Amino acid sequence: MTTLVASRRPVMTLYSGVSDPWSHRTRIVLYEKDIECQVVEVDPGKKPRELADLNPYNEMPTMVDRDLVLYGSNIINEYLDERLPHPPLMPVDPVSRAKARLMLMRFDRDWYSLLSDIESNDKKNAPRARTVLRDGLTVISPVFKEQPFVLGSEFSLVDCSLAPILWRLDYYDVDLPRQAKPLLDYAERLFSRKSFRLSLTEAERVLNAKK
Ligand SMILES: N[C@@H](CCC(=O)N[C@@H](CS)C(=O)NCC(=O)O)C(=O)O
Repeated sequence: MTTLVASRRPVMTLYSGVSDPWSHRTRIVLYEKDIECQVVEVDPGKKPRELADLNPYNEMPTMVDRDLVLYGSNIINEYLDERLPHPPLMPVDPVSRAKARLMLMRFDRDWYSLLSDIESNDKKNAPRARTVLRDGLTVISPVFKEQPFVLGSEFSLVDCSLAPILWRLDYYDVDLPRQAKPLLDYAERLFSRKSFRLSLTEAERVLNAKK
């Protein structure tokens, strides 16, 4: 399925998985910035043949902007933030930018890396991965008593990166303890953004049983 973000003629194309959290990150960025983009919704079981020519990893998300082909959701998202600077989704000063990139890397290495084990439902690895994710999210929860978003008062690419996991907690069967309430309040702040609601595909809408 192909959908258009914004009504003007698109110059960019995003190959986006129907429900994977990496593609979801990039869709949130598209809608935050109201970017003209043709979104090609890809079922991972039926990938278009051109995807393998565009991306040696044959993965979603993959973005084409004229002659430029990008893959890796964080790389795509930073490119979009620089190409269409409003609203800015990264801090301005080098130290804060470096810290934001470090967080993006840590979310990938510490949490996104657990998702294949969780989805495998493997008897030993899935419960262990769920516990690591639950404990990690619980540890960062107190941050959201002090500030509305991960980096402080401003919504950023770091929030775009975390939101898809938070949306899928029911689907991943990860139960957060009571002390993670500030994190759950933060998740609600993210889910109520217009960009987040627009970013959801039909397949993703049903992944959060509470909504
Ligand atoms: N590190 C990549 C990960 C992307 C990724 O794992 N995408 C999955 C989504 S399902 C994919 O396309 N896997 C290949 C496949 O399903 O065949 C990113 O941040 O974009």
